[in-house]
Amino acid sequence: MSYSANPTSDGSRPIAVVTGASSGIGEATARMLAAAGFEVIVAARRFDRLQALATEIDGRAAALDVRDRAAVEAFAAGIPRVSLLVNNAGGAYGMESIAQSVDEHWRVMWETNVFGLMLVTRALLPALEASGAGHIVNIGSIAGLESYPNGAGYTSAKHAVVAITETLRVELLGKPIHVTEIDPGMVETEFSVVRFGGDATRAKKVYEGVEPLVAEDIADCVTWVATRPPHVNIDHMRVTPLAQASATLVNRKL
Ligand code: NDP
Ligand code: 8X3
Repeated sequence: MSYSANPTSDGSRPIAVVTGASSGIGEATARMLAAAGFEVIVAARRFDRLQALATEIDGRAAALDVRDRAAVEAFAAGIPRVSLLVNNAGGAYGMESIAQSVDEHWRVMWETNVFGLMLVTRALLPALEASGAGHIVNIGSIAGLESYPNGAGYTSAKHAVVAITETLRVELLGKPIHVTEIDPGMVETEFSVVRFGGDATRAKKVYEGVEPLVAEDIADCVTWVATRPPHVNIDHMRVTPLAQASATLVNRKL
């Protein structure tokens, strides 16, 4: 599918910031937004990957840990105008019951998915407003709409993302800033490898017998919502593989 970014008032390429663009959904989104006419600034911790991507898409790369307030503020200070912020950096660490919770897993999930999203959003809000037609797209999850056993560290963080998105929508009413949340189900990326501490075999089992979404499916959703006419706000999208009806109800052909 091909989409076109809405034009800016001075005819320059609209600027998009994509966090977590060194792999998976963020990387695919950066590529698709560039194809739609955005100048994309890709941000994450693995700078070598970002540099290659930025060269490929004629964008810019920024080494950024979204949990680091000083780094986020310095990053934002260099970008006076932003048309689109895709808050994608995030992920899950571990799968334990609340009784067996691992403090460090919870801390990283909340710091990345929730606190980091707030830091980046807060720092870029003036630049989004200055663009005259800003847009914040938060990548949440089906885990923000449902809860499942052994997932509370992640599901609670993604539920918090829903609350942040809804709050932004009401707080920014009257300003030229669109707000959208996209909540995917299973997408085969590095997500499960990261969740299971690098155990690729365990990660593969998550998608056994199912055709999962791929990163490009969500990139397509982001690019579509970001290229609607300026008077339209897509508030929320929940996107799953056909074989997944809920976080825990999956039709596996084994
Ligand atoms: P990946 O593991 O492939 O990508 C995660 C990205 O987040 C990487 O680019 C990683 O980059 C970045 N990231 C992680 N921590 C930080 C940090 N502290 N600072 C900056 N960047 C960070 O997974 P996905 O592409 O699948 O995940 C993208 C988003 O989609 C996440 O928010 C995830 O929760 C969400 N999601 C994923 C689903 C799935 O099934 N895959 C389903 C629903 C939602 P680096 O390590 O280089 O910093
Ligand atoms: C990833 C989807 O179901 O593993 O956000 O939580 S799930």
